[in-house]
Amino acid sequence: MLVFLQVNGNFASTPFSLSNGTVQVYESGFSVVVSTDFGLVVSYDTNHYVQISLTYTYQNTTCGLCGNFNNQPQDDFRTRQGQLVSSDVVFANSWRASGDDEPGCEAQCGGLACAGCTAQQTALYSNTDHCGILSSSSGPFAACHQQLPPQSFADSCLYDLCVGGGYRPILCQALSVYASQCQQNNIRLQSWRRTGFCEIPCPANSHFESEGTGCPATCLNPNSTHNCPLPVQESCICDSGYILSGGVCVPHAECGCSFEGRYYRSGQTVILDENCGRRCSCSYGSMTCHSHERGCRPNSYETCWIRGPGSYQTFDGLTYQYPGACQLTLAKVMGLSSHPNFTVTAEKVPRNQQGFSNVLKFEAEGTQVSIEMEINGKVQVAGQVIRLPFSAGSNGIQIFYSNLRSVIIRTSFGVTVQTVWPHFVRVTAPGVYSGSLGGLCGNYNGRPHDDFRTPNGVLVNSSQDFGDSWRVGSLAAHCVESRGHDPRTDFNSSQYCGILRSPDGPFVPCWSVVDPRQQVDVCVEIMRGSNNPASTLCDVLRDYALMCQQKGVALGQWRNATGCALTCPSNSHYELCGTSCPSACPSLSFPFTCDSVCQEGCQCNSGFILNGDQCVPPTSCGCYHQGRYRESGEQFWDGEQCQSLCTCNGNTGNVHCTPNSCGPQESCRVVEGEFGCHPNPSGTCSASGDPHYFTFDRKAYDFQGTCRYVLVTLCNATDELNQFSVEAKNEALNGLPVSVTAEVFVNVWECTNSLEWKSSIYLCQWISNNCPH
Ligand SMILES: [Ca+2]
Ligand SMILES: [Ca+2]
Repeated sequence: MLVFLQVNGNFASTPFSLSNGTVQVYESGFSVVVSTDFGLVVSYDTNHYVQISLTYTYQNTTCGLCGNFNNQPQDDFRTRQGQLVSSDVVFANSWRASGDDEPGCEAQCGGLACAGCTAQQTALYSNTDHCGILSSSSGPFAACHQQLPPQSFADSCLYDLCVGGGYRPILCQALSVYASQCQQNNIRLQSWRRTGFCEIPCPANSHFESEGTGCPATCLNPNSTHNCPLPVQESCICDSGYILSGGVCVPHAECGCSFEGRYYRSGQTVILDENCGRRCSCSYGSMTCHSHERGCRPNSYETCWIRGPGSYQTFDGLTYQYPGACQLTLAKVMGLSSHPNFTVTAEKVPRNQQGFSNVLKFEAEGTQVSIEMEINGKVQVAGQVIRLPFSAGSNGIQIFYSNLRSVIIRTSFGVTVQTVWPHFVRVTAPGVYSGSLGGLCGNYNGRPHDDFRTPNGVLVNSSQDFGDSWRVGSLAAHCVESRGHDPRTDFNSSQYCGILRSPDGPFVPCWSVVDPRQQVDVCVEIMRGSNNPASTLCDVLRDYALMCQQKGVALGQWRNATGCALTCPSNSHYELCGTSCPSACPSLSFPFTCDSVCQEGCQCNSGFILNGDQCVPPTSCGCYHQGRYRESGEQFWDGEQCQSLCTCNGNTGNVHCTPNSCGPQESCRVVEGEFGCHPNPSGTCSASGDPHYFTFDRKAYDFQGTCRYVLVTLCNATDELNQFSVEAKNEALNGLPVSVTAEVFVNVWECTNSLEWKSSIYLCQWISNNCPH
């Protein structure tokens, strides 16, 4: 099967997953299936039939041609304006998708009136050579009659044939709709297709099976047919010795490559990374990558520092104070940029009645990372708690502890964000972003004096106005840093900030690289605001040391010289210049290439390695599996259809998987952050050729329009339910007055706090005038 498939505007081939596995796209039978973790499954046969299955948690919340999902068929004709109507034409026309402006696509008639059958046609098309075969008690569909009365299907069939003038493919389509509904009810049918009657031509190296497996073997999952949880269905199945590779049957030996979360056919060559830095070729199962020279590489970097609380140094080197707010934009790409968009924000989130957590958020290319800047703080990617180190493979974002109190986010497009508890944030961006950034880190154009620009581009004078302009939401007093006042203390003295520029102090080697006079001023500002000068001074000096180390300067033992000796947690010790990529469970070698400069901080003792933010002996480790860390002994499901159940062996660091599958009443999806087999309560809605509609509440109706329509969406946005929509475009079939579902659009919104993004999956038949080529 060849299907045209776009994800967020980019071509894609099945199977693949989006947003950390919460959206799965794969092939089953003649259909492409989009399955989400929140209980939405959209299956499209890329010809005429789309079926939507939705979990019961969405009861009474849906709108569109699929009805309101409240178990009552009689109230399904509710228009977009909320009015209950009796006319299917009025109802369906109201659900034309917004933005669809094709002229002349509105339906002109409703129900059977559109068909205009003559008595002669009715007689002919009702015989057992035509639609009558559906209700014939001696015909191939008889086994299904008791479970699924054939009358409404036979009526639809008659209707289609009248409209289509007896065109044979329409008959075959009508019969196959009933057949597939029967198979979904686990009823085994006799073979109703025969030579010369509704035969299905299969592509090269495959053959037709009326009861083919719903989980065909693919190169990625050669054993997927075992314990297949899906009902059998009509399929073109690969001949013996062949296997599915990206929708085509190939000899087993010609399987392609699974690489960074995507599947590539053998012989395929792709350019990867945002800067086109890698050219990779798949050859017989193995992917080889070489650096690709045509892309532009950053040749300079600048760094913005946020030191706490409320002290900033922009990319262009301007320093200022801003006491803060609950949510602040530190850096983001402004306007249109040919380089990847990213946003760095800092938030204060209430943690308990007294305290707040500082949360650093990073968003790029549809991936959201949030890090609680505290001991045992959670790290989340796309709303799911993850363990470090983690790589969001296809989009090249790596997240790892650089020491016990610091996390680094590194991207393939050169942006690096580091946080050190509890306040410190470092944002480093390559020179390609010069002049195109905004936020509290400034506009990055090399000129410090014009950094106070608001989101509208207005230059303001005061740091307060500037900071407020990058504040999200209202100003809540509890998020503003409280300022202590001790005017009597001279923080310029070498007892305090003066140590930074003292010729006898430990920081002299850094002077030529980070101007100490400016930093003393910053330090004094911070100290004046502090309620705990001793500990704040150590943080300020630590920040200066980190700035120096970032620029490659080697410092002496400054902590001992300043009374700032660090107490490290158990099994760890202080290092002045430790690795930024410490060994972490489960492998003694770091999972990514390490090219970061050394850093001061707590590092694990010899014989111990990082497990999350604790130092443990290697035997207490978990496993690193497909970009994710698993605890020792943890059991988890694997495969886009939960084909395996896996266990992490902490002693070896290996994951052992055995074939498995979900039970008959379960489906493979993510529930409350957990991917696996979960109970499968759902309703189904479908639109099939002509098109005929069945709502979630099993109301059947026909509708002739050829516009783009909303099949299902949420009536009202809520916090509890994931938002999504499924739209379908109908198209006249081969110039006949019959229409089919020609294109399907699946939109999935994901929300994390106030941030929101959308994945659009677009499906249509490959060989079709509908598809953009
Ligand atoms: Ca209803
Ligand atoms: Ca500037």
